[in-house]
This record gives sequence, C-alpha cells and structure tokens, in this order.
Amino acid sequence: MAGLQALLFDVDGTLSDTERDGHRVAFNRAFADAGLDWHWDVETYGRLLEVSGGKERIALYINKNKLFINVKYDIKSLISQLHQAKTRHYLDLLMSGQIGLRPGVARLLRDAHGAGLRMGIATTTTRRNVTALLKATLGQGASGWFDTIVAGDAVAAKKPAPDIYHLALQQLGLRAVDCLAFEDSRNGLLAAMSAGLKTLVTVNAYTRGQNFDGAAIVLDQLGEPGAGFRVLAGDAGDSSFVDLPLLKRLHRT
Ligand code: XBP
Ligand code: MG
Repeated sequence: MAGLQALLFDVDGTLSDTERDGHRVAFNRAFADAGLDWHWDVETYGRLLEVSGGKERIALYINKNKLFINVKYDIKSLISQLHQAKTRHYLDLLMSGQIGLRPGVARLLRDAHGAGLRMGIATTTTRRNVTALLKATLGQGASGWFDTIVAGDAVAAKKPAPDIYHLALQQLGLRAVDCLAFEDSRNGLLAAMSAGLKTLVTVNAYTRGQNFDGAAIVLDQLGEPGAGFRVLAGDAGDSSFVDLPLLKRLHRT
C-alpha cells in the first residue's frame, strides 16, 4: 500500500460543532419567518439528527408529527423554501463569527496543507455553508486548501450511503486505501467505511453514545499540545493530540 495520500473531512460535528447552536437555531428562525409554530429544542433536534441533510430533516419532522395531513400544501416546495431561509440564517450565524472550529482542527489543517498532503471535504450540508465556514474561521483562501469539496445534493443518497465519499475519491483520483476519513457520527462512519475508508472519529455531545465499531480510533477531540484528547476506543500509542505522524501510523496499521 502506498503511504497516506489524502485526508477526507466531514464538516458538521467534525470540523465544527455546528448542529446545536448553528443549524438548529437557523432552522428555528426559518420556521418563525414562515409563521410556523414549530420549534426544535436541543433534544428534539438530537432525535432528528438520525437523518442527514436539512431538507430530509424537515421532511422527517413533518412525517413524524403527521403535519399538514388535512391541509393542501405542496410539501416539497415548502421544504425547499424553509431550507433556503434556513441556509440564509445559518450563513448569517457563520459570518457573525459565532461558530468556530473544534480544538485541533485549524492546527491539523494548516499542518497537512503545509506538508503537501491532499485534502478533501465530503459533507451532507450545503456547499455554501462549507466555504463560508472555512472563510470565517481560516481566512479567505482556505477553501483552496482542499482539492475537492463535495457537498449536499451532489449525490442523491446522503450519509450513511457511501456515495459522497465515492464521489470525493473519484474527484481526487485516489483509492480509498490511500486516504483517511474524519467523522463525528455513526451515519458518517458508516458512509466512510462503506466506501472502504479507514476513519478517525471525534465524538461530540450529540454523537457520544453512538456505536463506532469499525473506526480506526475514537477520540473526544483532535486535541492540542498541552490539552490532549481522550481515547474512547483504539490505540493512540504515545500521542496526546492528533498530528501527521499519528495519522500516518493509524493509516499503516
Ligand atoms: C450534516 C447534516 C447536515 C446539517 C444541515 O451531516 O446532516 O444536514 O445538519 O445542513 P454530516 P443542510 O455531518 O454527516 O455530513 O441544512 O445544509 O443540509
Ligand atoms: Mg458530521
């Protein structure tokens, strides 16, 4: 096997803790704008995270709560309008600097870019959300650090389907064995593993209790020098934070 050629990153929950104070808040603002009395509290939103994708999440909520049963709505265009409004609110939150990167992420991305390691993004969220997050947190040119950004509706079947990873690998011109994926959720891990990728998982408050069998390692965060990670499953050897030597070791073993 050739050495590690590229890193493939999920975004929501992995690069940034976007869900509770970002996407959830933006959904609620969009519902209020539309005059709907829907409100997703922290627990409700956690249950809705069982599906990937904002439009899919609104559809799940409508189905679960049997909304609009007696009302003549074009559900598809309602969902689409709500999602567009949600994206506007989410971008506002990003641009106001309220959503940062998780510990260790900026350091690792800079190091990998500086070392000439190729990088890609494979995410379920809307593409504009990704480029805005990178710009707001890492600066204007940061999207250019990634050789491919595949996002949202680029594939029909969202995670846990492997399609988004297949597309990212195809665009990079690499095989799964040449790469390492970064995920935070079971749906994301299943998508990456089904595409044949070794996967490093960093959990967050919403995903901590999920089943991560099959991950190369499960950590509470990437960590920083002097403020290391906690290993939840797997073997980090002597490392206390995720750096390129640890990634190469994980990829080899
Ligand atoms: C992320 C998602 C996304 C966001 C919402 O999943 O499920 O749907 O919550 O984004 P993953 P959009 O981290 O597994 O890619 O509203 O833009 O779809
Ligand atoms: Mg995720």
